[in-house]
Amino acid sequence: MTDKKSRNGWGFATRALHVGQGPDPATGAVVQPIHLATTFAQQGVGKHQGFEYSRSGNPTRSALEENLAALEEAKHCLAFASGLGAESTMMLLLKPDDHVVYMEDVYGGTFRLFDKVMKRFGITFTAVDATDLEAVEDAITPSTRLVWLESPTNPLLRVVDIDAVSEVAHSHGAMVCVDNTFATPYLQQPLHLGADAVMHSATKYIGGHSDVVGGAIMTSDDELEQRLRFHQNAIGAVPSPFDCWLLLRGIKTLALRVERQSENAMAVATTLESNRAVQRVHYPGLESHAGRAVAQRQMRLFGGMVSFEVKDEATALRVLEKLEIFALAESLGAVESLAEHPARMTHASIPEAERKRSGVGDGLIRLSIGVEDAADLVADLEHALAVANA
Ligand code: P1T
Repeated sequence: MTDKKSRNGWGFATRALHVGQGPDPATGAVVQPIHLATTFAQQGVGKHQGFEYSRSGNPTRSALEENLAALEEAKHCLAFASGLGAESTMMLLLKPDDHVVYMEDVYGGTFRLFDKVMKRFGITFTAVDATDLEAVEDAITPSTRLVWLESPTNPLLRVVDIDAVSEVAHSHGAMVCVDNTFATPYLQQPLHLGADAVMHSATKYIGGHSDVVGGAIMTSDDELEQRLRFHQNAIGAVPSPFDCWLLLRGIKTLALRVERQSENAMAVATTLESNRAVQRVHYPGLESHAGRAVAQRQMRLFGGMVSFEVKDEATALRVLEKLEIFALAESLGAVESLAEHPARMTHASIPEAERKRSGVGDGLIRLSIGVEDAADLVADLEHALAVANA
């Protein structure tokens, strides 16, 4: 668990606060201005200061992109209106008959994009257990252009060895994109583990306050950046200047939040594991977790997401209703703790048989751990489990 330095030697927290976030050269304001202008005056046709029209580029968005690139230690970043806006732009780099291999346990909306939208354009998909290198290798065909990973996964917190999968993918000429939403750039930097691109739902930890939807792709590959930049403008799934500003504001405390969330998550996971009403706990920091060693190697801490299984759906729904501090809500990564039922909520778009095959059962509850006092979160869960099982 190393603290990688940026190109200019700054640590993560310093980059988060100072890259793209410096005082405004025009006024000295220490906080980035929000540039709402949709268009920019030109001194002569084509003679401008880098901005023409805000879909193609906007100064507040450029500040965010510069900052996010520094967080992943990437050469480039492109910001989008949502995580799915980022994903769909990446998918539209593909063409009919191209093939994608993806980790079977992914966010339900990612599955829906692949299954219900991209397949219509003639792109084919194969789900694999990417914790099994042989399964990845077997799934790759001569048409495979992309291997799509999540790690830790949503909602089962499975951990993929990004380095090893990247090596397999590259040996077959496929590129690797990692959805790094759950880990955050503070805990894991997939580009240093061999991935070609990183994608984020910035709605989650990067924003961190449940008040902005956003997405991003980072890469150090100049050609990939050029293609993405063209498609970012051509497709137009760009964030508003205010959304970019909210993300920049959230990023200032990303490291602090994720440290506290990881600490709280460990306390919650440990307590749940000793509760008799809980059948299984999924948290990469637990000794019982199959991916713990890989997580320890490729992540700084184990993160703020925990999921656990109770005996059936009825019990899971009762637990969720009895929680007082955890809000029953989709989404994750914010300062306040959230709880949800993947089968009926975030992963409802996955057909039941497929969902169960990937291990997302009816008794599964997913927790996004916030920055509250750990003792209160533990007490809330223990109380809800006791009442639900009374
Ligand atoms: O919601 P949006 O910003 O479009 O991001 C989609 C997305 C992509 N990848 C991962 C790993 C995600 O978790 C998400 C969104 N997830 C939820 C809303 C959720 O509750 O799981």
